[in-house]
Amino acid sequence: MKITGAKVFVGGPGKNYVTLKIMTDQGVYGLGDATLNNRETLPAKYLEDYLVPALIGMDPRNSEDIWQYLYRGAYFRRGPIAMAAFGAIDMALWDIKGKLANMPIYQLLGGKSREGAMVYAHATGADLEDLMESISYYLEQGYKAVRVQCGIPGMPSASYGVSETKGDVENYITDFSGIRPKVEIWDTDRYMRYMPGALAEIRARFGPDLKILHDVHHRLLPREAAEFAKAVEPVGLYWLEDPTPAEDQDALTLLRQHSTVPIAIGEVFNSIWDCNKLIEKELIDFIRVAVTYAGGITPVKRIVDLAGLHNVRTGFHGAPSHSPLSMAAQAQINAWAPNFGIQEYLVLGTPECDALFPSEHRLENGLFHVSDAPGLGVDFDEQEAERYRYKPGSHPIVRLEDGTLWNY
Ligand code: KDG
Ligand code: MG
Repeated sequence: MKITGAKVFVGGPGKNYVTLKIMTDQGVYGLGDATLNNRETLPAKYLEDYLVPALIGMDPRNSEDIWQYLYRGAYFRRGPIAMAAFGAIDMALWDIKGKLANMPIYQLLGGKSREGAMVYAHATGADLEDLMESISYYLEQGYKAVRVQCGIPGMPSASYGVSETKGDVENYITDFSGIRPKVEIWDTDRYMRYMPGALAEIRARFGPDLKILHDVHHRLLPREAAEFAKAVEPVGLYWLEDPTPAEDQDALTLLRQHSTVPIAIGEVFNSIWDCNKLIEKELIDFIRVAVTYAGGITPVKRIVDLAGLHNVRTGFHGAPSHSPLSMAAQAQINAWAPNFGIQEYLVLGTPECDALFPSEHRLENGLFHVSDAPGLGVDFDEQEAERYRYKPGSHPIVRLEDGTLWNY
C-alpha cells in the first residue's frame, strides 16, 4: 500500500482551518488537522514544501515509523509549526488505519473506557452578573462543567476570555481585522483583588455540584499565583489553568507548597519533553496538550500513558480555533484513555461547519459521544471548501498600564 498524494486546504467558516487529505493507491484517504491558530499558513507551507513530497510512495500503515521519520528527519526538534504539521499527517494515517480496519480509532487504542466524555464550555461575562447568566445558559443545556471568565471592575480593557460582544465566545482569541494585534491592558492587582470573591459568589449561587474551571492565561508571577491559588481554595475549583507562564516550570513547585488547588497546564506545549518533568514530579493534575499542536495521536498517546502513571488526568485543549478533525482525534483518545479527565469543547456545529466537516459525533447533556464510524469519524467536503479562503487574523497582545509588554 502506498501514499499517492496529499492536498492542503486553508480556510473555513470564520476560521482558518488547515486541513490535510492524504490519498492512497487503494482509494482510502485520511484527514488531518494542522490548524495553528493565527499562524495557519506556516504549517500549511511546511506540509506542502517539505513533508508531502517525502510521503509519496510510503506505506501509510507504518504510522510510527513515519512519525519518527518526520520528527528525527527535521533535525531541529519540536516547535509548534513543525509539530502541527506532523500532527496532521499522523492523524490522517490513523484515519486511514481505522478505515482499513473498519473500526473507529478508539478501538485500535484499546476500546471504550466510558460512554460519554465530560466536556466543559466557556461561560463569559462582561461583569459578574453577565457571567452568572452565561453559566445558567450552559447548565440549562446540560453541561456539568464550565470555565468561567469575567470582566474585572476598573480593568482598562477586557480581561482574558471575555468577549467584547456578549455571548460571542468564538472570536475573542482571533481578530480578523488584520495581522497587527490589538492591545489589551492588564492589571494584576485588580484581578487579584476581585476574582477570588467572584469565584466564591459563583460557587454560592450554583451550589457544590457544578464543576468550575478558571483560566489565568499565564498572567501571574509565581508568588502571585501561589497567593491566588491559596485564596481560591475554598471555592473547590475543578481546576485552575495556566496560573503562571508555562515555560517557568519551577513556578509550580512554589504554588504546590501553598495550595492544593488542582492545576491544569499544557496548551502551549508541543511534546512530551515539555511536560515529562511536570508529570513525573506530580506538579500538575491535568495535562492540556492538543493532539494537533503536540504532533498527533502517536506522541499524545505516550503523554497520556506517562500521565496515567502519575495520577495526572487529561484535559485536552479545545479552544474555538480547533477544527472538527482535531476535536475528533481528541474524542477518540478521550473514549479510550483510562486517565481521561475532561475535554474543553466549544460547539462548532454551525450549519457551515457541519457541511464542511460532516460527522456523527454528538454532544448530549455535556457529554461527548464519539461516532462509531471507521477512522476519525469526520469527512471533509472539498466542494464546500471552495467557498473559503485564508483570512489574516491576530491574537491580541497584552501590556500593563505603563506600556510594559505582558503575557497574553
Ligand atoms: O490560540 C490561543 C487560544 O487557543 C487560547 O488563548 C485559548 O487559553 C485558551 C483556552 O483555554 O482555550
Ligand atoms: Mg487556556
